[in-house]
Amino acid sequence: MSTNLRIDGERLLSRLAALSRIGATPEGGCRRLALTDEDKQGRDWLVGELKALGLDVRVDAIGNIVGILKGQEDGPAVIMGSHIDTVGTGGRFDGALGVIGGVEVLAALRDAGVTPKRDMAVIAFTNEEGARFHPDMLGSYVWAGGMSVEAAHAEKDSDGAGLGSELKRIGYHGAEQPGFLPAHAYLELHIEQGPVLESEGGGLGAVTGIQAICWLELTLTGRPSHAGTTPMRYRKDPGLAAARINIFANELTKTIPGQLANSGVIRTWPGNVNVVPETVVMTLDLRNPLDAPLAEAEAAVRKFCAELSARDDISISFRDLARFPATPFAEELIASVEASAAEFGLPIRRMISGAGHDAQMMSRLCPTAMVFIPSIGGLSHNPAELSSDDDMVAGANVLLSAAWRAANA
Ligand code: HGY
Ligand code: MN
Ligand code: MN
Repeated sequence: MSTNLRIDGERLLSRLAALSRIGATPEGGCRRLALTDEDKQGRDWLVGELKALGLDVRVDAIGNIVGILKGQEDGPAVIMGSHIDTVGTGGRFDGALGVIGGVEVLAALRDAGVTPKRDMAVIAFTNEEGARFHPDMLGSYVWAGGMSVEAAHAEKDSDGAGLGSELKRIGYHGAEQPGFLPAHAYLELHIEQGPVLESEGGGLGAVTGIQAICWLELTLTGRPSHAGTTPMRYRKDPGLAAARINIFANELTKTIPGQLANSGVIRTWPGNVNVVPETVVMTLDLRNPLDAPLAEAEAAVRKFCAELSARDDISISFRDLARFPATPFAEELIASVEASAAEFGLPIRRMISGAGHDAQMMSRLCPTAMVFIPSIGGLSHNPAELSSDDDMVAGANVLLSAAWRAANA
């Protein structure tokens, strides 16, 4: 069903520019860590935009912000969404494009004076990045019933601030029960955040699914000692152990097909130049398109740590920060995204997502798919994150077409 519906590209880009001014960093990116004052400012701005559109605006108990356009019939809604929180070195488009794209779809329908058969909605999910609170995709995970509101509220950041108290502090502990709006289908527009589309000369991505992810936090405890007087053979150095673990995880990426690994957090205590540390807290981000090799990689890391601990007398404890299986999307919705791209004469190719997204959680509830646009230089989680205006407008038009089709099928 081709429609002559189009988004207003200028309005899309100007909303993106407005949001990117909130939490703007000197390097040209955005820093809106979940539930910080910058995130609150972004939330307040978004709620204002949704209300100005005349949408029914709700906030749930985990802070997910929902804007609803009433359809002709009652029943499950076609939902679009993403997130407006960022990592510490965030760019302007990760998450924001999907939320603002969804807002623009609903605005375009208003402009066209058309009412879909089904309700349509846009959701900005809380703490998608998992940079401050764990796990990532937390708001959509609670929305999809994977985690209770109570358990989510009990999560604490590395300074001990509680998620629930932060939510209340910024005024986004809403009344609605997460998942209150039944979903007929979910579509998410997002930047690819990698080099694939650009390396193939551009075009869009019809995302077929999301790879499996495992985030581990390791606490290593040795014995603090003087860095000048303690002979090497007497040392119990968790800093050295952490380096060995990091290298071991990296070596696994050379032997296990598709395996990714990195350590994004390494904190030593007491953190003095002349003290062999007492403790090190480090994280491992392990990912693989398939569940089985990821489980193999995790088991190998745990075995390596057990042997290291026994040999070097360093105690090592683990804490799961996130663990989500590889998630395939719905064939009929992937095909609909492809059909929408064809309507606009846009090249599109199927691909898996390397990054986690709220779509990973929404696929537990309903048929789900994503639309990717190219990332220039394949950069993301970096202030220099960039996509072309044309690609952002193209992606939003594909989102409009696929969402409209799902809302009237
Ligand atoms: O880590 C991820 O893949 C996402 O950016 N939260
Ligand atoms: Mn994202
Ligand atoms: Mn991200």
